[in-house]
Amino acid sequence: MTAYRTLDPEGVKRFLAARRELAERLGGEAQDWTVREVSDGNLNLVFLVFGTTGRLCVKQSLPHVRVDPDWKMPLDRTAFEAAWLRRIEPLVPGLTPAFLDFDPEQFVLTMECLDGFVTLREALTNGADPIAPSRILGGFVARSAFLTSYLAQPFEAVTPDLAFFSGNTTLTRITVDLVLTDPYREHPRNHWLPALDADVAAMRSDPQIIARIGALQERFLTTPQALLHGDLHSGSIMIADHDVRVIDGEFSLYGPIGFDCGLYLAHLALAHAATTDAPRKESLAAAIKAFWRTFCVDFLHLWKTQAHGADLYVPTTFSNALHELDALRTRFINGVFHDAVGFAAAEIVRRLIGYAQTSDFDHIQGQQSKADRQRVALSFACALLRDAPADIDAFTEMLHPQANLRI
Ligand code: SR1
Ligand code: MG
Repeated sequence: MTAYRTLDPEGVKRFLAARRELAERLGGEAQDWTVREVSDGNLNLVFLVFGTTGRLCVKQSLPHVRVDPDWKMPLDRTAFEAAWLRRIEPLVPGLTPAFLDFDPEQFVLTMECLDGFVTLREALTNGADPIAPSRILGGFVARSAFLTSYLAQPFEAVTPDLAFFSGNTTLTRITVDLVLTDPYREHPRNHWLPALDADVAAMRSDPQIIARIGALQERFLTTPQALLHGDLHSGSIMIADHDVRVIDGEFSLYGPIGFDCGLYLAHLALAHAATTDAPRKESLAAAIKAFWRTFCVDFLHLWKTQAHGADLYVPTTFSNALHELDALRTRFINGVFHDAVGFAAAEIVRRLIGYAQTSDFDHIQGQQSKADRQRVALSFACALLRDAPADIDAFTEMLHPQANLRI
């Protein structure tokens, strides 16, 4: 047993040099390797390592939040990310980095290097097409959710994963607090532009909104439908040309499928609110529809073709019962949509007034203009929480500020 030590670039070289398979992937000797720290998220250290014949990505958890050393935290999050990656990678070929190694003593996950990729958030800020990656991500959520759910497998295959990922309590606590609780109460972690004071007060005193948030807390903690990514925002997605990869599964847990869908939709909606360019808004709205429609088509196709051996909604050959089964499937998808709408709203709210805010609005010059754009996003989220749209067309209609005039 080797005591945990936080890695620096030289430590990364020593770590890899001591692991023959990983060292062989890099080629040459440790002194020939270049290590670049690219830590960008809130929690962990990330290094890219370039050898003479190969390259790797090394990720290590810290005993605290990376961006806040006073916020202490257990190290086990890379263990959950490694387990998520190993479980999901074969289900969504080519849509994650390849898993290579996990060291449970140093809490180091080694995987394929995505050098040359940028986050989807950065790409969207720079005007990249949002529609093609959204289709791919709709397919990603459909496959990863369906194939880890009770709809695809006998319960005996689900329960070991359910038990394991239920142990991801530290990061689940962060989601419960930061996404589903703090924004609706006084908390020192919250902050927002002063121009939004009245909007935040109105949101917090709205009984419909508070009731809906309570219902979402219940859905999140008590509806283990599938293995979720758990933090599917536009910074957890890397793209390069047509190549899309989902990274950072450290928040993985069994939960409602609409949570992953909702987070992705929220970040397209935030990008929509942050721009004033009408054609750009149209393509972001089209991306929202493309994501949701691909999710539905792929999920239903999997359900109709890959449900053998499952214990739920047992397939039948009686034609009158087949009709009934279709109605049940539609009801299930509608339930996922209702959850997605609520979680999208909660994600938008917390990215505007909570601890971990989004950079989508950073390019806007002037506090007043920035607050105006953020108010559009906040009003949209509040409207979603008060009165959920019935379908994705109604959802995108609500993106127009005049649809949500009262906050
Ligand atoms: C303290 S962690 C803050 C946020 O960063 C992660 O990416 C998650 O979104 C989390 O809520
Ligand atoms: Mg992350």
